[in-house]
Amino acid sequence: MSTPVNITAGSHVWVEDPELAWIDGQVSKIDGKNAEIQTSDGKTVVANLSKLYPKDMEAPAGGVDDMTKLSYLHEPGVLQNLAIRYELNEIYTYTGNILIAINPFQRLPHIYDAHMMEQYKGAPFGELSPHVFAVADVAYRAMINEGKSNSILVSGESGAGKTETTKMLMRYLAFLGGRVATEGRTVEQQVLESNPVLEAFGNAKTVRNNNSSRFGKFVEIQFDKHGRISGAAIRTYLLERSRVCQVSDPERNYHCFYLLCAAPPEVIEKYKLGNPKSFHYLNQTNCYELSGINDAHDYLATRRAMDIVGISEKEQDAIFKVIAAILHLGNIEFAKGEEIDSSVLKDEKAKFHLKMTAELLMCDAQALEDALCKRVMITPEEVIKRSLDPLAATVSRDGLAKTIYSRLFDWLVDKINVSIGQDPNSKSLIGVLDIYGFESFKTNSFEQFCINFTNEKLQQHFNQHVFKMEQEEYTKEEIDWSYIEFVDNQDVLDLIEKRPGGVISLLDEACMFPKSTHETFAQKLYQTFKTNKRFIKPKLSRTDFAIAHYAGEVLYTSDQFLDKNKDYVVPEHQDLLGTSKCPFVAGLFPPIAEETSKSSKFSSIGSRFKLQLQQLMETLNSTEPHYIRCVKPNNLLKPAIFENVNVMQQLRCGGVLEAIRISCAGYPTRRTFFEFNNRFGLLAPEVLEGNYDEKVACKKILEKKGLTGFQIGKTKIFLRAGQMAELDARRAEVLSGAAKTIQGKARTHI
Ligand code: AOV
Ligand code: MG
Repeated sequence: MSTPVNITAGSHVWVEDPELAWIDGQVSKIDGKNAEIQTSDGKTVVANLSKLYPKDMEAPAGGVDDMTKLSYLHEPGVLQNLAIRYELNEIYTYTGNILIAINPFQRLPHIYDAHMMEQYKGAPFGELSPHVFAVADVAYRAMINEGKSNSILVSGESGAGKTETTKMLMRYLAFLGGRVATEGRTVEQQVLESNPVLEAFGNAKTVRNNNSSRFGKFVEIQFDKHGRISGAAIRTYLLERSRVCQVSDPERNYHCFYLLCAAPPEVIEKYKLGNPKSFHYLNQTNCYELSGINDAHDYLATRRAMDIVGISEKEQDAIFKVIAAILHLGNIEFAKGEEIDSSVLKDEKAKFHLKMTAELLMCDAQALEDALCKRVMITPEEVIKRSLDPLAATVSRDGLAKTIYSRLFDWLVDKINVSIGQDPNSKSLIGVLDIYGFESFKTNSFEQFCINFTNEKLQQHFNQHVFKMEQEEYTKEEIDWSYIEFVDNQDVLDLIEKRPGGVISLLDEACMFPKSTHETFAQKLYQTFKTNKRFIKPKLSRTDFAIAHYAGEVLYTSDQFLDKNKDYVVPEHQDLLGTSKCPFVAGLFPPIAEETSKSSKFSSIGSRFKLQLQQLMETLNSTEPHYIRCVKPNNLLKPAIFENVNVMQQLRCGGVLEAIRISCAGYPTRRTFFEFNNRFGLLAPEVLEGNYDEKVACKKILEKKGLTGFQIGKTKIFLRAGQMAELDARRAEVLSGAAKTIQGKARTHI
């Protein structure tokens, strides 16, 4: 960031503040390397000169719509600009081509209506106020004009507004690439209606967001040669499986369970449902209803959306039947059996739910009970049935529920893809990525590890892109940029994904070795990464480990890493449901090859996820990317509250500050020759009088002031970090000198 130059008594500066992140003030005194500052909230603080940033006293009152227009590009300037704009309900701001979107937590009037879409259509980027539509429009034009695929990457922390933004982008693209609806449903309608369907089954209320997506999503919208939407493909990533059986207050399970419990009476009667409070999978938390959400209404709306995406009524019935079965399954409780370590159904209630589950899944009730309570052991001599104790039977039950649910979700995604259809002749596409942002909680497990791995990948992509864009600008202006360097995060990626020897590889090895525990796994990590700068062994723990991510250090608890990495369907469950009389259920459990089913080989979720990410990166690399960074202004999810420290942290995690750092490593300030001369001509009046051309005049002014390191491009002047502030300080001197002279003259006249 820019170096503090020319800070003297009287300078207006930004100084760090524990509560506000940054506060403005005026320097009252300088003492060696320290300055004393009178802050605008009436305090006197002392700070090291190197920690101060100059405040631009000429910044426009309403802020600037692009951060690169800030005269001083630094953290406090960026933060203040966003805060000013947010207060004016200007939730969008550019940083070059990156769009920053701050969640308004309220419906702002008109900003997404048809008239607005009409306005952004074809408007040159930057001409209208920053907007998601503008980003989608650029992507669309670029695709049409250059025939190249584009992608829009939306990121941000939970509740920041990624999914809402994604939906807006999709609506706008459907508006541009749609056709007049003649037949019942068009491709673009199907694409849009896939959202409520996936949200019903993949979203849930969490602490951070009442409609939190519990999966990542990449939607590829394909266009034909006329620029019309001709197909689409949806890829999803890593649905949170544990939520199906484990929810804690004040969160909820997936929306679909509550929708179904609010279905019309005949459905409730048919599936023997009723109050959500009577189901174990729902009553572990006290949250059932969401304010502003009507589950009964949403049940019907979801079914209508399913109609549109091409899920038949029969299939819809089958889907909700499976959801009902999962609810009953969760109520099957076990008690100790007569034999040691065996279990039986706990009571009449358990028997009823077993019967209901079996009926709904169309399998034999006794076979279901056996599949839950027993394991078949095959030895060379004989086949033995071993009993499970009540605890193990419960784990087996929950495992089955998770497997069924995740397969159902995958089925939905596949079905939507088949129904919308892919266009084999599509020339180009626009991909929209709605993926979980960086997470760091009190306890972080395998899910956070995968999520943060994703973010490291995307961060690298982002850095390379920002750096490339900068270089392109320099090349275009024919200036020298050879000495600009930036450090990327390849070292963290190596730590995580290198084969062999990365964390994922070591985890897979641990999963394959029967005697491993999370302790041995953690020890192995400690040994392997003893000297790795990005790996930290906490002093007081024997099983936790921390990774120094680009966005900060995250402490992971290794307890469940091994279990969560294993995607393993118990053969008994597979056999049971693979032979269900319901073709839909049997279809969720297609037969697997004999060798794989019997061998102990597991399939690694970590490695599969890594592969998925690799494919995603390949796709993204073949596209022209556009970035939208969503920011959550407060954790109360309320409008009009802008928490500085919170926002700052997100800008850091989202790489916005990194982008600024990269651009500061080069020439962060650029002005056209005209703008420059206009502002600084008074530093060397003789130059302006000298009748030089604009470019030469610029150079002469800078040389006269003894500046070096700047570059003169073809149309613009490129200044190093801090040089703008230095010039402004000189300008202020000249202006105040002039003012004094005028005052002096005025006095002599009296
Ligand atoms: P997320 O996708 O980023 O979180 P959402 O897109 O679901 O976050 O947004 C959270 C909530 O913020 C929405 O339900 C809206 O109430 C509100 N919101 C977001 N954007 C806007 C907007 N542009 N205008 C009005 N309200 C908005 V997560 O999926 O949890 O990571 O897993
Ligand atoms: Mg979301």
